Amino acid sequence: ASQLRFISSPKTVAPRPGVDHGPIHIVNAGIIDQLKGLGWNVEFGGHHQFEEVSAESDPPIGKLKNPRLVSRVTNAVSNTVSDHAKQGRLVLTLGGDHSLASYGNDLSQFPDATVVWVDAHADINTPHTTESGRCQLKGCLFPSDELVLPGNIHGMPVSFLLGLPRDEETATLSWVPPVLKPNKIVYIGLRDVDAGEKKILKDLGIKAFSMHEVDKYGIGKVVEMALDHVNPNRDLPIHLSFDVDALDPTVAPSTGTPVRGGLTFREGHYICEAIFETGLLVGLDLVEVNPTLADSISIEQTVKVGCSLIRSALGEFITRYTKSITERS
Ligand code: DIR
Ligand code: MN
Ligand code: MN
Ligand code: MN
Repeated sequence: ASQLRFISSPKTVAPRPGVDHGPIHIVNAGIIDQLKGLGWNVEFGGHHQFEEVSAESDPPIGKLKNPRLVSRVTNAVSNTVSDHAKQGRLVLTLGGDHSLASYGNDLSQFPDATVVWVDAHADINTPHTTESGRCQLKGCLFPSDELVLPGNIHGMPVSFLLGLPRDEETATLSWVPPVLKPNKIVYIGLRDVDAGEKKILKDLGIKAFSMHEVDKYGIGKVVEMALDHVNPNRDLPIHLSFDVDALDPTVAPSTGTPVRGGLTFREGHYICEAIFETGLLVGLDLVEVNPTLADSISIEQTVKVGCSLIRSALGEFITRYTKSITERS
């Protein structure tokens, strides 16, 4: 049976404000009816309450920017997602930024779940390795090692899920369950990975298919190899965490940290279709649509592509040829 509980969320921490409004745009663009049209029984969990944030009310802890706010919001979202996952629903989490990665919540229901992380970035910095504070101050032109500036928590969620930093600096986020094993995650689309992140990926032996591999092998082969790595027998549940900045900025311009040289429209959709076709999808994040960063045409383009990625991951490709998801199951 296909049941979808659909959680929209929240407030953020991005280098530039506004990413918290992404979910509203995706909902207003009609995603709920679109998914119902695909045969899903959709329950909209509602938007997370917005909160104002200021450097005064939420000063950095170590190199964590807006730590209390991010912790509060991600914890609230996490609890909601868990509740729905426990009821056997496939949970779609809309961001908001990637601090929301909701993979951990699927583990309560599916201890074997694997994660496919589609992103320009590895999001595996720790509060010690992050460089985004420096980069923002200096526009990355003159990074100075003496400067200790707070970095983006949305560049860190994978490290928290892996349980990497467990010290006083991360105490505020210590509720994040260290549930992820390095061999359970695979990346597709990387092209902007920090030096500290490269070391972590290498040390832990984490598999990543960067844009170089997408060019070399083609997206079909890359998805196959990625699934062969985390899910060789195609029998484990899959959580898909899709950062819209994995797409090329010409395809998804309205996002906080665009990086050129990304996935084409079709490559992004192919990933979603191929994962849907496995029949193993148990959770989906679609994050980093930021409707404040561009002109109205770019915003509409990005919101639309976000909606269509979600539809592809939830069966749109298949339903072109059959009547509905429910009739197939
Ligand atoms: C950078 C950028 N690696 C950081 N990461 C982003 O902030 O840690 N992730 N933008 O989506
Ligand atoms: Mn991300
Ligand atoms: Mn990203
Ligand atoms: Mn990000």
